[in-house]
Amino acid sequence: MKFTVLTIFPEMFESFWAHGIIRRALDLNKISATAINIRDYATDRHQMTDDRPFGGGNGMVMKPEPLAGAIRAAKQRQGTAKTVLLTPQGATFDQNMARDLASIGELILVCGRYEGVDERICQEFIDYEISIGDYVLTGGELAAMVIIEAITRLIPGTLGGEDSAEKDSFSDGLLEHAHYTRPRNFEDQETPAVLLSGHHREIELWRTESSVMRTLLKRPDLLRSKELNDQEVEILKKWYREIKNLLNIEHPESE
Ligand code: 4FV
Repeated sequence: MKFTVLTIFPEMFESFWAHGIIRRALDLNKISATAINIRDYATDRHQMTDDRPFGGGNGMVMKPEPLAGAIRAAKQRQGTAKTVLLTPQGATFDQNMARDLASIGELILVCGRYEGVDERICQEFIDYEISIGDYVLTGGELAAMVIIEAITRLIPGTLGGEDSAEKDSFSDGLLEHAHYTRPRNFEDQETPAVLLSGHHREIELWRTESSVMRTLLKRPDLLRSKELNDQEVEILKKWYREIKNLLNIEHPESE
């Protein structure tokens, strides 16, 4: 996977490239990543990358010429790359989109600043507008990092040891099950005995039930948009019976 980031603050990525899974993926040549300074493509002697908005109003707008120059240069290096503008106007990023983008192979991520970029760049040079959420950042850099990290985790071999993206939240449309580690008893809170039992089938069942119920309680919207398998249906039916019994006991009139 090749990532080229266009930004007026390339130094923001130095630490990002140098740590964790991104560092590991770079060392394993699973990804390549460069941050290009848009200012290097400014055409005026003051290397301006922003200017006042036509029609007045506060804030500044990113000038089209430096962005066009930087995108063209990046496309020269990565002919088949798709360009992505990070903007609140974009489609909301999620795990499905991460999987789709991972299959593209080469991405040029354009990080806006100020009020945004000149609309003619959006019209002529941008393939995808992506938002990481309905809030306003001062720049697209953090959003670019989020997307690069989420995609890189999906590349086989980037996650260490037995860790695999397949077990991630959202990988099967459910939230992940609860996790426990030593000590068994932490401040009088025990670890569920089944996790210490060594019965892998029991443990898998417990984890599936934990995922289904956490998703029901925290993100019921995910359950509604998911094709439930027989095991998941059985788990929900069991809890439904449990609650019905409880209600019958407590409120027999509620029948
Ligand atoms: C953003 C988001 C975001 C808006 C103006 C950069 C800023 C400035 N990007 N998801 N939310 N971008 O707020 O991706 O240009």
